[in-house]
Amino acid sequence: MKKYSLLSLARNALSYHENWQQAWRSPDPKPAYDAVIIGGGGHGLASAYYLAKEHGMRNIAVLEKGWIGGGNTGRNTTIVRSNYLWDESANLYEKSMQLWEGLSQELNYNVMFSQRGVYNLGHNLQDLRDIHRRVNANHLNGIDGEFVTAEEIARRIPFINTSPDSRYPILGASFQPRGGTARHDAVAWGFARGADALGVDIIQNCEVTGIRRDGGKVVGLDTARGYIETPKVGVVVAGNSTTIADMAGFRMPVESHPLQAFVSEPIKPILDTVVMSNAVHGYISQSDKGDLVIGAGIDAYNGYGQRGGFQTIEHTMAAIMELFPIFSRVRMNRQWGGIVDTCPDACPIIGTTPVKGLYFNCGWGTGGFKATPGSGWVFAHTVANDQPHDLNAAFSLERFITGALIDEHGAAGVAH
Ligand code: FAD
Ligand code: PYC
Repeated sequence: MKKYSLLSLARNALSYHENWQQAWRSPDPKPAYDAVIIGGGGHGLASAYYLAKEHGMRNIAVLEKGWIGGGNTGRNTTIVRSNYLWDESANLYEKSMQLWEGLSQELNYNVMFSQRGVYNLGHNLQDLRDIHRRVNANHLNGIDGEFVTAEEIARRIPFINTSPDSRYPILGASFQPRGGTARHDAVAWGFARGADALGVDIIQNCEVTGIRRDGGKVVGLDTARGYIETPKVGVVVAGNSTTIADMAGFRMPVESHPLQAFVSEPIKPILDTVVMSNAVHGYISQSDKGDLVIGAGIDAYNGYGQRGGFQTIEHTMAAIMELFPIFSRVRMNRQWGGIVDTCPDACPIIGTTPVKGLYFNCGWGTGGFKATPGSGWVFAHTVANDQPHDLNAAFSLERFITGALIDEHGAAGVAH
């Protein structure tokens, strides 16, 4: 890879970056690939990267209908944690956490992973019982976490409202020190650059419009840029999962909902951690630029428009005001929505499907950003070997037939 000297930085600045080396190529699609990933979000790009790196599959492509990272990957509030309740999910999210911890080095690209810790607040007796149970379960799985009292929260987080007179007083919290945030688009770009360097074709503006099958097997894809022959297709399209499943002739137990996020004007550093509250229904962190990054729950209706309703904006701001009255005069700069794919048990589906050669990775709902590297890692194994890795075996589509659901509504928390 070409190295940039100070001189070349200056030369590129003066030439308006006209000769700046592209981080990944923009090839035309080939007529055939050994495998194709549909969806150029973080999960799709990570899947392609690990397919090439760990499984030696180099004749592969990622097809993205818009621009890479333009879906939920570029729209989320970037909270990363692994403090899930059940063994299956705790192990999967912890695998991801471990990959996050080495990701900037792995990709030689700064994904700005910041382990500033994540607090999940408790506001009533049942919340506290659930928090204790989850922290204990996490310890049994070797995952870091502690119970923090209200007094300690007041000491650690300046300006948070721990008054016993508030509508939902803060009684305590779980704290995962290794949790934090990462830079969303850097994650997409880092995986894209890494995959491209291993020979993966990343093809943007290339919507998949049909899945061709022969005798119950995938044989190719109809796309906005022509027909592509391939025996293996990994689908990683988040909110569009049900539409792709329709193309393949089966139904996914997934609903698509808008989920909104907000950023404020930049302010001086005031919040050096991540705070989430299920009861008042909000979460907040501060970006390196100084913006407050804020989110809440899904808009209740189903839809595919990447925007949400005004009532959610009002509800979210009320929640944040309740936690941090000091922010009442901070102005909000921007608001947007993504379309999240929610499953009945708040857990993803990662595995094979009724169509041979067709694999799905979806249902991450409101919480898949944290899973990006781990999801790509296990999905690459699944696509390459035509069977799941131990870490994702429980997250099969069949669980909705057998009833072996993994209920993570508590850990999925605020947004679900
Ligand atoms: P996406 O990034 O959405 O990528 C899917 C891609 O598929 C898109 O780029 C889309 O254009 C493409 N595509 C769709 N259909 C087709 C087609 N037919 N052909 C070709 N391409 C197609 N998770 C967390 O862990 N922490 C958080 O703090 C958090 N906050 C969130 C806040 C908001 C507002 C939102 C919306 C989500 C949040 N999430 C969070 C969830 C997280 O963003 C997602 O679970 C995760 O980013 C999903 O990644 P992905 O790569 O699967 O999907
Ligand atoms: O899953 O931690 C999470 C999350 C935070 C905001 C949205 N999802």
